Amino acid sequence: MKVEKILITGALGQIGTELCGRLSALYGTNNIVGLGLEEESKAADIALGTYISMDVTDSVALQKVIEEHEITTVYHLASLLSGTSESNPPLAWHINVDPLIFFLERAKEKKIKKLFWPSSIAVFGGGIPKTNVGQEVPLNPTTVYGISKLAGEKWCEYYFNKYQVDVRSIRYPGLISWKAPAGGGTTDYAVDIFYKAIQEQRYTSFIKENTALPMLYMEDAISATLKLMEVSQDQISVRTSYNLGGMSFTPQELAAEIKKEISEFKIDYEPDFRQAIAESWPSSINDSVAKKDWGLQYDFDITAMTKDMLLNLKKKLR
Ligand code: AKB
Repeated sequence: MKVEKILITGALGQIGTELCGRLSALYGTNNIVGLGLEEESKAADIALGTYISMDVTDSVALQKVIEEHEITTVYHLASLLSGTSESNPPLAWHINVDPLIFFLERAKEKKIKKLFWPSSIAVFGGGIPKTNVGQEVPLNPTTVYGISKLAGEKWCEYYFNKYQVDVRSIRYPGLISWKAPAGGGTTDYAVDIFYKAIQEQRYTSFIKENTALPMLYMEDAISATLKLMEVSQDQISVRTSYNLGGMSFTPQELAAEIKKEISEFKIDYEPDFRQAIAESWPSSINDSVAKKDWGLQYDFDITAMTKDMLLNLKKKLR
């Protein structure tokens, strides 16, 4: 049997850093090729057979990588997140949509057998209830990022329906992790808060105290991603993108959890432009379709996640 050769774009990003490790353990480090904008020295500690520093929108170079390394599976993670996308809409569209279409085309030619692409809860917007938001609701994103993710979902579904491209996707909620920092997102407060809690015992949140958002610990995000990529095609009924709810909490609730571990911790609030983005998103998500189709499950709630984050981040920052 031919070995899977896996390409990960955004390999040194928040998801990529951790996915590389798990994929290396499963398929062998030599079969994992990572790609990112960062220079090569930054990839030294990441479990990768090969790291290539390049721009993911350079389709000529991308084609070369796929051919040279005989890539069969792609995790295309590179993306501009919600905050950064608002400051440069054309660039957000270029980065978030064009390389996806490139990979869908290669998958149509069957060079790439399986493609993973991350969507986001940012596809949701107005005209729907805020809580327990289901898989099939009207999608009216009001952010540049959400628009690019909704378009991407539709491109994925189109290539599946028309060319049977095996593309799989998850609508990630806010992702919380300690290995690699987040960057440019609205839910990033829930990562930044841990750094500041350890370093300064206080944090100023750019999201209001009572704004609840869906969040997911990285361990659970990676497990869900790998599970979705491993199940057989007949278990997949959604070819746009699967809802993932994780847990839902407000900055105030997260601060209370941190205070249980760091008693002197204090939080205050100075909402900025990201507050409007947060308010346009659901506060909780119904992910029963993913549970039914491919057995989605979680190991971390807010308490377990907070303990694990503080434990690991303290070690890392020491
Ligand atoms: C962001 O905040 O932009 C991302 C997301 C929810 O997709 N974390």
